[in-house]
Amino acid sequence: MFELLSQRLVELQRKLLGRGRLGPQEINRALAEIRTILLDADVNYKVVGQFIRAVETRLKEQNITASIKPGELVNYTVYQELVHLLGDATPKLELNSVPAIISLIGLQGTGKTTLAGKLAVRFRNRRPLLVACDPKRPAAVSQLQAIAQRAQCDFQPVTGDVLATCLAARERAQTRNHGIIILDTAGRLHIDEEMMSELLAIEKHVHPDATLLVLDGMIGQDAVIQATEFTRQLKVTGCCFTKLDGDARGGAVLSVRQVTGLPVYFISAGEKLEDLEEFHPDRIAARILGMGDIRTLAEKVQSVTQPQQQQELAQKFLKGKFDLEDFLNQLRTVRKMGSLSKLLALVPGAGNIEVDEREFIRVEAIIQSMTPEERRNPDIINGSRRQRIARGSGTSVADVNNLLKEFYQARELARKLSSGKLPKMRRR
Ligand SMILES: Nc1nc2c(ncn2[C@@H]2O[C@H](COP(=O)(O)OP(=O)(O)OP(=O)(O)O)[C@@H](O)[C@H]2O)c(=O)[nH]1
Ligand SMILES: [Mg+2]
Repeated sequence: MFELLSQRLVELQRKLLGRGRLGPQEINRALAEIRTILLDADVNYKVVGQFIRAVETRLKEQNITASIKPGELVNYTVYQELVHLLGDATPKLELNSVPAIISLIGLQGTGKTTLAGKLAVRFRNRRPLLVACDPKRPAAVSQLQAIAQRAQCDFQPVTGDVLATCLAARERAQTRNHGIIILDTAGRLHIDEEMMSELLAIEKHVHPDATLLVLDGMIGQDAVIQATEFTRQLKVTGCCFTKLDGDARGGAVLSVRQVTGLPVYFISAGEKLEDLEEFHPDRIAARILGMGDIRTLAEKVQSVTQPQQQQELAQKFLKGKFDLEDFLNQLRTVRKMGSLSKLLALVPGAGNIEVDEREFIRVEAIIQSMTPEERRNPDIINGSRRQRIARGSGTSVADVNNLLKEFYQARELARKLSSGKLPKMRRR
């Protein structure tokens, strides 16, 4: 997500930090470079102009004191303005009604139905009800039903027209204690009258707590044009970007707030239901500028692990009792969070580490080919067992050896830590 943009901005920052002095000419050159980088990332050109002027003005207002390097000041100013561009504070969805209603709108294929599932997972503790609101396309209904199954939540098919369906859903939610209703409306190739009249009817008679416009992150500035059109005709609460994986340049995410006034609530970079992130302007800006994003990572980890389980694991590890069963569980927890490369992108300085996902699949296969006893007590894994495990997991004995070697090293380290015999750290 935002990789290309981020890479170039990080590089520029590094260059600036290397300079002892920055004269007006050098600052102008840096600003020109930022302009090019943003335009290349497909940020709206007017937004880019305003952004550069804002950075310039802020820099003029600030005095470079002895306590700060000129490069640091420029970088921090760019960060501040980027946070501002992205909307400053994290926007909060007001979902206080019971049931609260979220209506997802947007053109065809932008990712509404998938997002409905992602939101259902996110709001799982409020017992969401997913409602199909596309009377024309039976496949749309069965797609949402399948997604509801994956998200393990209730689903309601379309019955009659859209409005009747929404009203029936509200009644059902009241009798069956659903705290949130998510409406998956029908997409169209273009904004047409029929779609608008359906959406206006929902707005007028169903009063959603939030109407979220779903935008495809891969289509660049067209997404901003769509947002402008939708906001002209409807009361849109905010927007969500999907498909920010792959080659998406991300410029639309940086432009939409300034151009349309719409806050961004969620962003998503993948088809899995867990691939959803709340949009925090400060964290996104930090991530784009390569400052890492530990808090998001921490929240992600917490959302998939139980604190109790983590503590027990830490205790076991420190006592040197960490076995391959724990190792496998840990591995699965990490995989549940999505791809490792994506997670590493959130760690400061680790954004560029290449991760071979196949390696993790291999490790999982090897551990799965062991008997429970072998996992609990890896010391019994002798030569013939190694051969059997390698065969069972479709790997080689060398692969099994490697895994065991790494495991033993980690266990040894843990034992030393717990006995106070810390290995000497080399000072640099
Ligand atoms: N790579 C990627 N694909 C996504 C993402 N979100 C959705 N998709 C895919 O995009 C396609 C369209 O997604 P849908 O959720 O069906 O889109 P929709 O807006 O409901 O489409 P209509 O109901 O036809 O208007 C599907 O193949 C999804 O799997 C995402 O964040 N990343
Ligand atoms: Mg759909």
